Amino acid sequence: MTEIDVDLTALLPADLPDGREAVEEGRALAADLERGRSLFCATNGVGSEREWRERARAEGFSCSCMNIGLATWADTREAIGLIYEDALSRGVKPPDRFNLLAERRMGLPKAMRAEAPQETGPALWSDQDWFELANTAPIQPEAADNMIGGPGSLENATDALRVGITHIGVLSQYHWRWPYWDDDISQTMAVLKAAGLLSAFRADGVCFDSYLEDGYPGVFHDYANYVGWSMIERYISEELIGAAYSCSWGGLTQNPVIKSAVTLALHEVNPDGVPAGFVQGDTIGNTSDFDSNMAVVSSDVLFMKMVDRRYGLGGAPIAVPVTETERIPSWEEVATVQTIGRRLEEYIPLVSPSIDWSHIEALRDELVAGGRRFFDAAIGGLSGAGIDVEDPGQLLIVLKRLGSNRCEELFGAGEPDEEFPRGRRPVLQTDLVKNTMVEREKLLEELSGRGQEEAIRGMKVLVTSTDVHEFAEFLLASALGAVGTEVIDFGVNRDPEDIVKAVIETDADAVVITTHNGVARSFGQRLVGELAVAEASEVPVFMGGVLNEDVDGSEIPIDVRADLNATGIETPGTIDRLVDALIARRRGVAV
Ligand code: B12
Repeated sequence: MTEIDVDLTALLPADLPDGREAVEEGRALAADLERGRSLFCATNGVGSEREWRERARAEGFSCSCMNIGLATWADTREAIGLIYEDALSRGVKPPDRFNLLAERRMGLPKAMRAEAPQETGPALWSDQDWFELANTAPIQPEAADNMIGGPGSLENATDALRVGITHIGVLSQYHWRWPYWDDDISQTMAVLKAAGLLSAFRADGVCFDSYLEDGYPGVFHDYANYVGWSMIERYISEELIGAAYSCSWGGLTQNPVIKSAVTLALHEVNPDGVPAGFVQGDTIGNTSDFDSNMAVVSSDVLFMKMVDRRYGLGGAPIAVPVTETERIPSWEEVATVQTIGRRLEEYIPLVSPSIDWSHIEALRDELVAGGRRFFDAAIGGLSGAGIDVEDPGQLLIVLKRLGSNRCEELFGAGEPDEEFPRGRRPVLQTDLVKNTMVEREKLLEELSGRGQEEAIRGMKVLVTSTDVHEFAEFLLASALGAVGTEVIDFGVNRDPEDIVKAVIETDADAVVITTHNGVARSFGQRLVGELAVAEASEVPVFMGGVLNEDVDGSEIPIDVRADLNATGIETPGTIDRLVDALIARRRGVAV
């Protein structure tokens, strides 16, 4: 085991309240809460989504799930109805469940939402909106993104239970940061109260959902550590809080064989047998050629459905719309891949019997063994350092403050090996990290052949991300460092005001921002305004990533590059062009 070179107890805030008491406080609120019944549960004669999934498992039918989240709740509600009708009109089974990809503001306490920056995705503003969420069509909602995890967790959990939602998440999102919110102690307590409330309805089938890639596993290098992380989440949810833990995953993996093995490994470390809420479809194999992405969705969904049926998992694979790389999909794009997903169910009996599952099972066993090593190292390491690992509050906040990289370095399942970025040889390297490393090599090779080092050397460039997406930020920082700039890596999830403060403090020559959440225009405008207030308008700003936003009532976010350029922000598109643009700025010429 690697020596723990961090003072873990120093990460524990002295004024952290007892997490067990917060859980009890949440549980006590159940006495005054009247749980509703959704249209899906009423139509199918079940008390909860869990009951439905257990029926699917026992009777051998496939469930399907979709992600949905247009600009407003009204647009999203209409889309849900249209997708349902579309399935009926084509003669295919409608989806069993949808995950509401709510806007980030929903993670904040209600009183702060109206004033917070708007990103892409719907927000629910009234009791009527919540009611409609569970009653627009007989498709069971998950109260998903931004519901539990942030400081608004308890309010959202209460609203969701009232209307009959029985899968509420997302535990892994506890590791996110919400705009203008830095108080992680009250955030932790809000999450524990919400989870305590869910635990009171465990016997009714209510589950605490998680989607691994939204948290640390999304940037882990090793799939074995995904499995170990799921064990930690399960331990916190089931053992310490008493809430049924439902573990979903899948979006950042392209290889169907690996994906099958990880799905089975996660099932193996789930002794309570709670069916996974969903298996997200592959979101990284897609390219900007939408037609070619049909291959990605077909192979991915067929495999996930075969695994689900063969091993009786009761999960619900998601078919990802082919426009994934570019933007939030329209309802028609969701309906199209839902139809493909249902048709693929016909192929399960034709293909599955000919597959050599023993290879996949062997891989599963290796991942399970690695996952257990991660779990034991983490719980043993924290406990050995004096953290009370029976207090969910202590466990959550110390892991949050430790950060994903250190967590994987310290507790990872792989053997120590300095050749690898996290100091360990992965049991099985993750697809997204593998792809990003290949892209990084190509980029560095290309840039090193251009002989631009002299022109750019010593330029101080601040690199950051407006949100959780950190792979592009990593590539930008690597590439700019390799060509000779002095990189100030300002990390992810930053607000415009913080960036301006850092620019002044570090005397940066340029700011490079990657953004993905559909907030590019307002973020850029605010940043430029704040730079002007700080009398630093001469510092050039470059933005890239997904440069769109919901503007003027658009149902899905639209391209805002022209607006950004009008405020003086440059949008060079690719990293090699960014290097050219930085050099041009230094020379005082426009590109
Ligand atoms: C991985 C991923 C995630 C992971 C992130 C893990 C992590 N810690 O990084 C997770 C699952 C956590 C996630 C969460 C969310 N995601 Co996401 N995610 C993606 C995904 C699949 C890949 C992005 C990625 O990392 N690519 C690899 C990197 C290397 O490539 P890249 O980002 O494209 O960057 C390249 C270029 O764009 C360019 N570039 C990037 N930045 C810059 C900057 C400059 C200056 C320049 C010159 C170039 C440049 O260079 C890079 C190298 O070529 C995309 C879809 C897709 N397939 O692209 C969605 C996507 C970006 N996500 C999306 C959304 C909406 C979200 C959420 C808001 C969803 C939600 N409601 O909760 C949350 C974010 C919440 C938060 N708190 O911030 C949307 C954005 C939609 C839009 N704006 O229209 C996308 C497009 C998916 C979709 N179709 O809906 N996501």
